[in-house]
Amino acid sequence: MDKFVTPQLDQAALAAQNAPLLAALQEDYEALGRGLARRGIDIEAVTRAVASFGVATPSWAVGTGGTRFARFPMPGEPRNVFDKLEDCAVIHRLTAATPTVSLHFPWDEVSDVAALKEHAAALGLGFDAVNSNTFQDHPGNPAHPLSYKFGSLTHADAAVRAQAVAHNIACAALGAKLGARALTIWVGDGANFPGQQDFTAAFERYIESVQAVYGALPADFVLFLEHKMYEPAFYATVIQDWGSSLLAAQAVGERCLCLVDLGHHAPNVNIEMIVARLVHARKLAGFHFNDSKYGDDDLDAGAIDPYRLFLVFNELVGAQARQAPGFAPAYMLDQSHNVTDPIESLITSAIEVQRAFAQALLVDRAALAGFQAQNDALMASQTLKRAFLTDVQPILGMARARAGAAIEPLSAYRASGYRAAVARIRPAKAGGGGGIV
Ligand code: LRH
Ligand code: MN
Repeated sequence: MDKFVTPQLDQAALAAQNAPLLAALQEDYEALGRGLARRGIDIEAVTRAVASFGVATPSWAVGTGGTRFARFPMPGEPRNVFDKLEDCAVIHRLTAATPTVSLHFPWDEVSDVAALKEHAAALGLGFDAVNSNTFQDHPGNPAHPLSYKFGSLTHADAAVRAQAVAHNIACAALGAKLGARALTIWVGDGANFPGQQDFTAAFERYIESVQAVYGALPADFVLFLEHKMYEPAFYATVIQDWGSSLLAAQAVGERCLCLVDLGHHAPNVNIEMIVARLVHARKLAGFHFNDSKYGDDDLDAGAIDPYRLFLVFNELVGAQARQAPGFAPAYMLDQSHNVTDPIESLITSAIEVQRAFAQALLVDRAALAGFQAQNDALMASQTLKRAFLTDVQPILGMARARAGAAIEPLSAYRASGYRAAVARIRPAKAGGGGGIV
């Protein structure tokens, strides 16, 4: 007996489900291999790179998400971080692409850290960057007696800043105990009215607070600063854009980097160029992948604009190819699943991120550089499009099959009856008020 509530997710069951799909996969894989070989690309090299590519699952996204208006829970909502890890393990079992989980404190705080670490290890999971939370008050939590209504690390009141600094230091220490190597700091601090906040004073308070966190980090621990254009503040946000984040990271220290959440920019902002700038500055922390059409919609990665996701990976693969100094980004999803089964959305999103990576590996970089040097704009654009329009499905399927995961993860998940099985174990949650979790 494997480790899941339903035997249909066992290795043997998955192998049985894959068996009838293998011949067609092999045929498609060989055909793609021949086509890529004509382009001077070794399909096996791409498949190996895809197989070693991983994106972290956000613990807070395996439960149903919501908006400020409402949240509509589904059956089998995770009750605690232990349930969340089991759901994350299902995603990894079916995709072989999500070996780590990003936790959020205090939502995922536990008294027995060793038990949590053991539970994750038993499920074959590790931990990526952990996240602090000073964007909500935590009633009854002795570590947060003061309110964050008017900010946290930038609050005008030094006592609130000290509370927020202490929380971040505690999150880093807890993360280090779990084997994580980084802390992501996102604060919603800002203003709703012109005049409400002194932009410079608030920014300098932010830097001072982050420096205090930085000074107390476990050895080799890294800070990820996450910028966001707006929400919950609707006039000004202290770390509103990559420029503010970069200035702060440069002021704080070498192990302070800038994390890019795709949804934290105005529509049509050229995010792939922001990525190139942060790589240049040796300050790219990594990503919170998702998709959006208007604001921080936290939609499934690749669901709205897969070409933008590809263009981001084109910058990343380019940086890798030229061995850009200090280039070691962390890849994480950060989404809110309001109308789908979060496990299904995270399965497809992990695969969409993997797909963008695989397509970016197919870019003929020598040809691209040549067309750029000759100002042949059209052929340069066509060189990227050719990679993007290559159907890499056989590579993604083969990487999964070889890893003992599911060739067709969604149908394997639905066939597993996992959602119904956990719904029998986990009490139903009432719907109602808003909020992302
Ligand atoms: C802020 C954010 C941040 C998380 C939160 C759940 O919008 O992207 O990364 O802490 O979502
Ligand atoms: Mn985020």
